[in-house]
This record gives sequence, structure tokens and C-alpha cells, in this order.
Amino acid sequence: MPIKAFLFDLDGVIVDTAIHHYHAWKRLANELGFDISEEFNEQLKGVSRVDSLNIILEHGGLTLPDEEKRDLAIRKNEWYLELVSRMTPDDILPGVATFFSEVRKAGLLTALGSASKNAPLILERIGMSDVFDAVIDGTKVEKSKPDPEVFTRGADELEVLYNECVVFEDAVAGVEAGNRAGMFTVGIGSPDVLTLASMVAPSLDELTVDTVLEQANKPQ
Ligand code: B16
Ligand code: MG
Repeated sequence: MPIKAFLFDLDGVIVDTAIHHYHAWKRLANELGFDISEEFNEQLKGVSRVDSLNIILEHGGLTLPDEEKRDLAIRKNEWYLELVSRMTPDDILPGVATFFSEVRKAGLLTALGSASKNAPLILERIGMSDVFDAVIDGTKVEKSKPDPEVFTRGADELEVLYNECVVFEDAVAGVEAGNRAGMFTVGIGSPDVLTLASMVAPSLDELTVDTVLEQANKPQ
């Protein structure tokens, strides 16, 4: 099937909010009496807020009642929002603007597929609210990546088949979600981490739409 749509993750592909998530989670872990490393943070990428908190608490050896967990998730989000509210279009990652103009010229449809409930706010801060043909964020899905729901819903809204889509993802869980949806996956980051992606590039700056289409349209 010829590719008709590109589906983009937000954090780590369009903007680097992963660093803000990391700092906010680290602050929370420190208040609880333990620490998390950048390496540990890798497994939180693309994972929902509540699932991330559970992974962190397990790492710290803590079992807490649901009510307390809800309060901790709210606190982490407040710190995260403080960091995110300072974002501007200057925070868009290198190569994104050029890549999107190529996407438009190629006549491809676009969707955002983000686990973040804060995705609409971030899009607004960076001036990209009107860029996508469909926006699927953490408020619209029930299941978190690596479940494919965020991407299958994007394809459904665009009215394209799953094997007509390419997913751009920086997270291990997100690449798995795209693969499970039956989509061609472009890992944004390191090939040592994103081992299951169909192809990998360090950033959108290192990619052209033609290179991606050439690979994705090859008979699999
Ligand atoms: P929020 P993505 C994901 O966004 C982040 O990678 C992940 O670290 C975060 O926990 C998740 O969103 C939920 O975010 O707390 O803002 O709802 O990479 O899928 O765009
Ligand atoms: Mg991401």
C-alpha cells in the first residue's frame, strides 16, 4: 500500500519535553527519598503519567494508597507545567519546520499521536495547534503505549489504512505501539535503543520525506 499519512509522536520528536518530564519525576522521587537516573528515565518515555508513577514507585520500593498516588501525579504535573509554560516556538526541534513543509508538498496527511494529556497546551505554546489533520492525545485514548490505540485512532480519524501510515517515535514503547498497529516505524534517536524500529535517524533534521517514503513504500 502506498503511504498516505505520517503520524508523529510529540515529546522527543517535535519538541524535547522529555527533559522536563525527567526533571519533574526526579524532583518527586527525591522528595520521596530516592533518585532516578537518565538511563532509568528511558523506560518512562511515551508511557502515561499514571504508569510512569507506578514504575517510579516500584523502583523506590514504595507501595502507596491510590489517593496518595493521585496527589503525587498532580504535583509532578504542576512542576512539569511550570517548565512547559515557558516554552515557545524556539523549542521546536531542528529540522521539524522543513520536514513538515516537505510533508505538505508530498500531499501526505498528518496526525499527532501523543500519550500526553498536555499535548494541546504544548502545541499551543509552540504555535503548532493548526498543523495536524488529526490530534490524538492522552485524553482521547484508554490504553497507553505500547498499546497501538493512539496510532490506530489517528489513522481512523484520517480515514487511512494502518499499513498506509508511517509512525515517527523516540520511545521504545512508542515504536512497539506503531509496530503492533502494523505501521512502518521511524525511530528518532539511537539505533542501540530503538532496535525494533523499521528505520532509525537521530532527528527529523537528518531525514527527508523522500528517504522515508522510499523505505516505507518498499515491499515489506
Ligand atoms: P502527561 P509522547 C508522553 O508523551 C511522554 O513521553 C511521557 O514521558 C509522559 O509520561 C506521557 O506523555 C504523559 O504525559 O503527563 O503530560 O499526560 O512522547 O507520547 O508525546
Ligand atoms: Mg515521545
